[in-house]
Amino acid sequence: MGMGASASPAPDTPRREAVRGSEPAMASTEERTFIAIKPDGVQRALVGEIIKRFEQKGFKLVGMKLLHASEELLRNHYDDLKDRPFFPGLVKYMHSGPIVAMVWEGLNVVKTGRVMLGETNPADSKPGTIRGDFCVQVGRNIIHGSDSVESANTEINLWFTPEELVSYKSCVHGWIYD
Ligand code: DAT
Ligand code: MG
Repeated sequence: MGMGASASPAPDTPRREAVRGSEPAMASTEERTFIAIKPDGVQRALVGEIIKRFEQKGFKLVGMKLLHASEELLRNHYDDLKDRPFFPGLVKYMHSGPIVAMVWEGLNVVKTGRVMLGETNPADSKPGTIRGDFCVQVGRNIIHGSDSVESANTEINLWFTPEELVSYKSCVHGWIYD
């Protein structure tokens, strides 16, 4: 066997997969994100519409529950915002009624999920996005989505037990991914 026969691919070969633990993270069809329909989204009967968009996109639902979240859970969830002036109002709003908590799975689901949500402020959200289509004000922006794979993992562990996440084979997988 000549020199270089077992060498790694040329450095300029584009590769989607990265070695686990290195950056950027490995692109995986099993990436997961935490999506929550906030109390205003539930009260305004937008649950079906929002689920429909994630389903039709091709993402896979692996966890879902309706719950009235405790203030403790909500303070934990928004811990990075605890020093912001709107924090008490944010926790009160999130505690004001039931939330639909979900975990969705798919290739780049964290980033694409954020694109589907739109901007934090609905006024900056384009038509066609969830916040662009269904809400007006930042304090009532109807939906949450994780902003990174790392925060998705933290949030999934905060809102769900491992038993609440369901592993199953999607019969359309081969029609969504090549
Ligand atoms: P996002 O929900 O887009 O990740 P974020 O994490 O910065 O945005 O903030 C969390 C939530 O806090 C956001 O969905 C709505 C609320 N919020 C953010 N900025 C706000 C502001 N300036 N006034 C009132 N609520 C705000
Ligand atoms: Mg956020």
